[in-house]
Amino acid sequence: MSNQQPALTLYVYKGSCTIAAHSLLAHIGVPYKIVILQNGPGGNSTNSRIQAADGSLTYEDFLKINPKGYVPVLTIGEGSAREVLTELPAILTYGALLAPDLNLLGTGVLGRARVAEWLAWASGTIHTLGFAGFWRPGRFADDSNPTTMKDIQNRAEKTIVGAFAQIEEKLKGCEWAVGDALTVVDFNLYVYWTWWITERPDGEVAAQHPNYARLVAKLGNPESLTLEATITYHTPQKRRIAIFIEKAAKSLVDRAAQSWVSMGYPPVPTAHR
Ligand SMILES: N[C@@H](CCC(=O)N[C@@H](CS)C(=O)NCC(=O)O)C(=O)O
Repeated sequence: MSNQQPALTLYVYKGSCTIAAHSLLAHIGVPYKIVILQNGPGGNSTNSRIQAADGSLTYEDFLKINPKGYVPVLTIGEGSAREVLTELPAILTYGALLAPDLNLLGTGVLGRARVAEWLAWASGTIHTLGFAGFWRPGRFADDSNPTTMKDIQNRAEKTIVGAFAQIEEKLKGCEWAVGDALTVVDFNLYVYWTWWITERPDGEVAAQHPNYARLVAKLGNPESLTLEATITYHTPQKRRIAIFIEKAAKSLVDRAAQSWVSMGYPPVPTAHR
């Protein structure tokens, strides 16, 4: 990696899709800082008005960095030379290109095109039509009508369930999403699993999607992803994710449990491990 690499700062949000970008940066070993964001006051069904958890940025300050108001955001360089990169597929692409030897954007013409295909589907369909519709129906229609909101959520749920079935099928007989090696797509797929097991029993999701479960379990193994998941992203609400990761990757049990306890949460019961 070049010594000329400009300073990187990733804006992250617990439990969000930023875990994919965050884990990728940790995985490739590039130095970076993180700014942790959280819900701000005045959020609604479309927008959480995110602000820095340590009070260093209000939502209005954040909008000056990313007028879209979303994370992930990666800033590259500092001062007047600072570039602001948004959209998860773009940030994953940037991170992968910092470590070209790892081939995280796939290999060969078709492999690279497949990575682009997955990232486009993930962002446009699974994330936006699926999870955003399910959790933020107010982004799709006036939220004053509960029936409309419910319709949007029902449709979004079908999108998620359908996407999970397709992911499962695509992963059949495959070690990784594209080709025979880890790519940014695997980091991206990790996100949706952690999201859906907050809505459905994780045992049920795993039983219905054994290939996807196997991929997620494997992703729990690289220290980078797991540490990031464990330390930065776990909130009491997301505790089932910790339990799932522990079940999936036994070697991580002690470290995950330790950091969990060190954050002041009760130990994960042995029965759940
Ligand atoms: N198209 C964007 C979507 C990003 C997005 O929806 N981010 C969510 C977190 S996963 C967010 O910032 N939510 C803040 C909010 O809901 O106000 C991307 O792929 O980066």
